[in-house]
Amino acid sequence: MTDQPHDPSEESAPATAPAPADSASAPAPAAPHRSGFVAVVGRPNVGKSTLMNAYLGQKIAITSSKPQTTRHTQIGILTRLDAQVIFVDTPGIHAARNPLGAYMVQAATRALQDADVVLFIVDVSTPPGPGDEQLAQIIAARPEPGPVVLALNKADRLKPEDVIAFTTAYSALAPSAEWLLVSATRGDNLEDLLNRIVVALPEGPDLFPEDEITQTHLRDLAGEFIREAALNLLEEEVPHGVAVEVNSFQERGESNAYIEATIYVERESHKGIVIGKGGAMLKQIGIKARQEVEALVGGKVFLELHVKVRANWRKHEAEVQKLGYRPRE
Ligand SMILES: Nc1nc2c(ncn2[C@@H]2O[C@H](COP(=O)(O)OP(=O)(O)OP(=O)(O)O)[C@@H](O)[C@H]2O)c(=O)[nH]1
Ligand SMILES: [Mg+2]
Repeated sequence: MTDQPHDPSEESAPATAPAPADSASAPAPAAPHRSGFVAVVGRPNVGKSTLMNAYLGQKIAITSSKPQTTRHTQIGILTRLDAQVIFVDTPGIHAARNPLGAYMVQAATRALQDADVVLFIVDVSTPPGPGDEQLAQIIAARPEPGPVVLALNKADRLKPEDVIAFTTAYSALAPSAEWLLVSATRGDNLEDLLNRIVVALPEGPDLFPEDEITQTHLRDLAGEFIREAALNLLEEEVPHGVAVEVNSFQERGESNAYIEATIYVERESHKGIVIGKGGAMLKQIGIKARQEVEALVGGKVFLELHVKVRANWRKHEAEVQKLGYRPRE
């Protein structure tokens, strides 16, 4: 007899006895390797690009507090030992009012149709509106519906008194989806959300080299960082009418780059605002964009910016296409 507390684990079978196949002590079979495309979809400004960047640990998608920041779909590749998750960041789905908006919504809808898993993101700090319901219907009406994971983002801003009402309302939008409260900026529950995404992916090998993070060219990323700086520094309607064309991108030496780009605006008065008094605004845009591109290339970047007017370009299909917003074949 002993006065030690009883420990059932000490009563295990002798080491020589084979453990039964269904025993809890049997080694778990290795999880299969999984891979696939995860369409990150939601209304504008809910935090899709912020969330993708958080998973990649690197900023490849531009973000801002203004809606309709993302205009093109962009992939971000996360490679783990057990899975390769290919996020497809998409423009926010909204009621398009011009050919640019139509291009954006079409790009997002296409990514939705092609995805293995849909990561539906909402802003849980505000109640759902008709736009969320319409998007839920689009997701449900896919011809080949696959798994949907619902991320209730901006949980850091959710007031305690709204938790039950808002989470109930959002989870009802996608009744078959697993949902989770997360915060892309604070990092809350992101690991848990990622694990749910991974188990929803099909089994398969890596689809991209393990060190590849995106397929977007550095030149295009540079153009996006210039647009991001304009979005964050300019007010009201001016930044929404900004498009950026990189005219020249030359790598000089190991990690130096020379970039010449044009910022297009929709009106003569906007050109003055983008340039600012004595060129002060354009200088600020250049400094901010240069810092971002330097972080990406890990070297020194020389950036030369011009500003030109393309009158009301967002309203004209041909102009929208010329500025690079052309649907893929
Ligand atoms: N408080 C809080 N803010 C967040 C969170 N996630 C994103 N944001 C902010 O929300 C704003 C929009 O973020 P984006 O990542 O640009 O949103 P998006 O869904 O990609 O927007 P579009 O590209 O316009 O469709 C930014 O100001 C982010 O910093 C979050 O979890 N909490
Ligand atoms: Mg975005």
